[in-house]
Amino acid sequence: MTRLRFALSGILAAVAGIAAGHLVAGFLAPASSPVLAIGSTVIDLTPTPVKEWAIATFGTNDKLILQGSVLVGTLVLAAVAGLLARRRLPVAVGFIVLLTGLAGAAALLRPAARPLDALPAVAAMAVGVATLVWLARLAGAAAGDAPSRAPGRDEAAGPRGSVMTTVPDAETRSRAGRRGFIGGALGITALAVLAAVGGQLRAGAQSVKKVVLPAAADKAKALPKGLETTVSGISPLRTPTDTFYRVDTNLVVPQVDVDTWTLEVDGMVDQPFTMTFAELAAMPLIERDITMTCVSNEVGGGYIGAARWLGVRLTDVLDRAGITGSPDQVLSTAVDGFMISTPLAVVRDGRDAMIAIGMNGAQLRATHGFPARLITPGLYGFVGATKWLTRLTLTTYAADQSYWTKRQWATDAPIKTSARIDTPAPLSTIKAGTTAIGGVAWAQHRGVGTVEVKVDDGAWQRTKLGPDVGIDYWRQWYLEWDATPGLHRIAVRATDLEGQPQITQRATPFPSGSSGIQEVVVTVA
Ligand SMILES: Nc1nc2c(c(=O)[nH]1)N[C@H]1C(S)=C(S)[C@@H](COP(=O)(O)O)O[C@H]1N2
Ligand SMILES: [Mo]
Repeated sequence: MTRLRFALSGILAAVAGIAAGHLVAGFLAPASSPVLAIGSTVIDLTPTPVKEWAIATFGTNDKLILQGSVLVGTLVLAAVAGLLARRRLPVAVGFIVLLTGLAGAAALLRPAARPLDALPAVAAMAVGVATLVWLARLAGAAAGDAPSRAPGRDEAAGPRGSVMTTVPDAETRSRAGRRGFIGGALGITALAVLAAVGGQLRAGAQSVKKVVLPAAADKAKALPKGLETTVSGISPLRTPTDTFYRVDTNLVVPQVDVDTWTLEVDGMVDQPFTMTFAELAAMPLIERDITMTCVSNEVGGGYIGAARWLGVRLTDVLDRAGITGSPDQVLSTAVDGFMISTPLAVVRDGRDAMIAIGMNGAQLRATHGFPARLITPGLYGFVGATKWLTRLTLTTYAADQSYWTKRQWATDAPIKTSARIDTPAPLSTIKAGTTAIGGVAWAQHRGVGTVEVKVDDGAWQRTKLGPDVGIDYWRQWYLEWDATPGLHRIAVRATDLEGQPQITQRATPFPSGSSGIQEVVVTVA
């Protein structure tokens, strides 16, 4: 019991410290909350193969699992500190100082950190140490250790009740001590919960401001009716923003103040300049339907979405600065210091690379990069879709490397032609008779030519394609199938408009995107 009380003292000290830090961070900068700062640093330090494994294994839960692991790891170390506190309090205190010091260092070493970002860790340190010292003293009293107050002082303090006239014996003392510890532990827990919830509410209360988006000078055509209206189970032609995938390295979504936000254009340019959001939005706007894909999308995966984007042509902004020398990349920086490299030749080959400020008829959501992000049709997001954009630097790959380049991912990463079966669902059971096999196929900036389906060992059959929304957009497809009872294998493959079939050889997302044919197995009953 005694050891448990000391371990608990350490754990509660950590919980109280973390909660205090979270509360302070809620007011200053949510991302500098101790567990989040350490989590972000862990993300950046995780070797690429481990990151890939985590994304493949946990999907979009990877962030929760990471934060949970950091928290559990911290609590285990804190329990050790608690056990040490019985005999070596200074060592235990040193332990807490070290842990919170690491959190402070992690917060200060984030790419866009400000000195104030250390404050949550300082709060965590102060509250953690004070809680540990206090609870360890209560735990000591409960164990009947050398009492923190000499017995005589109990008397001197005066009787609490008129009957209490003698010095309490050891048993009475430790019973009171146990009660004292329980009270202290409950009190700390309650305060910690309040602080953590307060910090969370405060951080969540910050939201992005409403902005007015001017109409596009160059509008997209009305979106045709998609196959989803006739073939049930097929992905809608346009992905609703609510279900659009989200991929980034951020544990806390940056909430950018659009009134102070600026876009800086610098590097190998004649005229570096800075513009405000109003200035950016006042430039001629284009509206385009573009399908985005994440390089981490596995064959048959869901890290893909098709949306209508409103924005300024990237070349319009770059031309305003004027290129000088021979840069070969656009290095884009997000408000948190995260960087992406995009090949300049791709940006300038006539495609609709843009600085988007609108998505599906609304301003960007915070999760999708408010107030402005890059969209580069045909390239995976990690080389062309910088969210929370704040700086564009013309430079060379030799001089500067971005986040993923430093982690050995491909520098030029065109999206690979691919097809996905949406219906029937893998391993589902369907009724015998006429049914539809359907899904989406994509070959951004080349365009989908044909999609073919193969059932079991049959021949490849041409499917019917949905409406054509341009070469940067995905294409829905379906095939009527007379499903006979039994187990069946359905495979799909796409060929682009240039006649180039998708790569059938299986490849992992690292380093330049997955490839391979998707095959699903279904039971027909
Ligand atoms: N600032 C920032 N921008 C980013 C990323 C990031 O981690 N940080 N991830 C990129 C990746 S890998 C992809 S696939 C797209 C995803 O955009 P979405 O979340 O809007 O779908 O954003 C890109 N832009
Ligand atoms: Mo991505």
